[in-house]
Amino acid sequence: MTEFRSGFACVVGRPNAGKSTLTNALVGQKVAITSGRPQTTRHTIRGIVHREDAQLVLVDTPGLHRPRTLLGERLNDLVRDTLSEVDVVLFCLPADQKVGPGDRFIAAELARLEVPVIAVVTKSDVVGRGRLAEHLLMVSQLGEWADIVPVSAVEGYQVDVLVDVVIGHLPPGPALYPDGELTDEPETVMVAELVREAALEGVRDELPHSLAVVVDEIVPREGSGSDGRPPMLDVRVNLFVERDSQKAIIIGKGGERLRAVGTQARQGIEALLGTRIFLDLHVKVAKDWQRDPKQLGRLGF
Ligand SMILES: Nc1nc2c(ncn2[C@@H]2O[C@H](COP(=O)(O)OP(=O)(O)OP(=O)(O)O)[C@@H](O)[C@H]2O)c(=O)[nH]1
Ligand SMILES: [Mg+2]
Repeated sequence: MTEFRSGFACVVGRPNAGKSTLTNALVGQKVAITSGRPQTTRHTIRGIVHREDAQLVLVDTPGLHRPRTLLGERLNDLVRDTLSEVDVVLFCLPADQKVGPGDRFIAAELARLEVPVIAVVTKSDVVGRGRLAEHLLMVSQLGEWADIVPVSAVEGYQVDVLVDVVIGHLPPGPALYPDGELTDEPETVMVAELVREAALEGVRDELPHSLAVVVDEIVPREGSGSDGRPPMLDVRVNLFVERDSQKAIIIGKGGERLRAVGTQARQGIEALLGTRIFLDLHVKVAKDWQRDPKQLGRLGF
């Protein structure tokens, strides 16, 4: 029998590289929200992959980038701290974008690490064979990689192959999480993230960066549950933006946008909590919170 292996793999790459989508595909369930806007992920998220002979803990991280705000700096620091604590690193490089300064910036950071780094070429479904081959060559010239694996998280291409490769780099050790546990994200965080994901859809420019979501409370609705069904929950959530003009955009004409956000988020939250909910969304202005240490602290950064 082969020896059981376990350990941590950190998923890094520039914003929008497909890190969270890959993490979800590897875990086999959504543990991290995703969007077409850069800087979607704002904290580290653990996703757990269970295998007969191994347990792999993936740590999805915010995109590494040249920071322009205090929030950006905090996110970069978070990634650096995480990198120092893992057994192997997955460096995501999207196939549909040329290897650029953003990738070199990260490659230079990774070159200082002692642990193996696997270059993962993400989104390989969106380019043809020729472009993919060119990209793989560019990636191979960018640094010293333990392996280079092209994948498509959307089509499931080579996702299992990647798991095998990563597990090959893990040390022998016991399982770190109970069987079947897919993430250690607290429920309130998952709820806030599902609301943020729904709210990110269709907004442009700087608004995605200006949005922060915090769950105020989750409480059983009075009198519900007496019919033998699980109690209905009141879920109260605050959406913070940086300016009045952004508040108007999020709410939309006659509250139309906010209602659509609520409808979409509610489905995911009900699936997560396994019960019916009443979702109460409030939009508030926290002026320039991305640059304000005090407000950042209050919003959990
Ligand atoms: N076609 C295709 N699109 C993908 C794939 N993986 C991710 N995407 C898309 O790329 C965009 C960014 O994906 P995310 O997973 O949110 O990227 P990320 O690296 O986590 O982004 P940040 O958290 O902002 O750093 C989303 O619109 C995804 O749907 C893939 O394998 N194929
Ligand atoms: Mg992400």
